[in-house]
Amino acid sequence: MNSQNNVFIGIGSNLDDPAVRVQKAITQIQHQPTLTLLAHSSIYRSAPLGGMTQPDYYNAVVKIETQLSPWRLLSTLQTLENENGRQRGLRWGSRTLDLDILLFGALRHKDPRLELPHPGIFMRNFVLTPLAELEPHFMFPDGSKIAERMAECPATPIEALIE
Ligand code: A4P
Ligand code: MG
Repeated sequence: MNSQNNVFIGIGSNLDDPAVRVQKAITQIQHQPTLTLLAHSSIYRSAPLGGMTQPDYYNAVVKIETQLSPWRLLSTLQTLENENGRQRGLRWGSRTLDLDILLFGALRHKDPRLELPHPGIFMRNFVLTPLAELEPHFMFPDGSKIAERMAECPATPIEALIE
């Protein structure tokens, strides 16, 4: 398979020192032999989406290059989640580490295991804001521009952490 270099991963955590976990996840992705880290956003803090009472989330987006298929990439990311003590419980509930494939090049796909682009992207400014930091003129596989998508996204408060 040819190398795909427009792959974006969303990182999220709201448990057990989450800002450090997000930073560590970026380093772990960087050290995966099958992945090449091309860029990473700042870390952002925001209130939990989904209405449940739980701690604030810390999120970031990374851009990688890989020769893995999207399904093998998902398995690699799930192994990293498990190594970070991820307990799969309540959907939308607190988690030590959530790694979502946001985009895999221009691929549009849906099966029971994997949907691309990730279906939550356009409603989540904790995804769009770090993605726009990395790619201010980004165009999605459907041809829409990131600035247009941000204008339509609910403007829930989000704060960039200054390191
Ligand atoms: N799956 C399908 N498509 C994908 C994809 N593109 N990338 C499947 C990754 N996984 C994908 O995910 C459930 C299943 O989705 C996987 O088995 C995979 O086959 P999961 O990570 O096990 O479960 P989850 O985390 O509960 O679901 P999901 O959809 O990742 O949760 P969300 O929707 O991401 O919600 N608020 C703030 N501020 N920041 C956050 O990061 N995150 C959530 C989690 C809620 N509220 C939040 C945040
Ligand atoms: Mg997930």
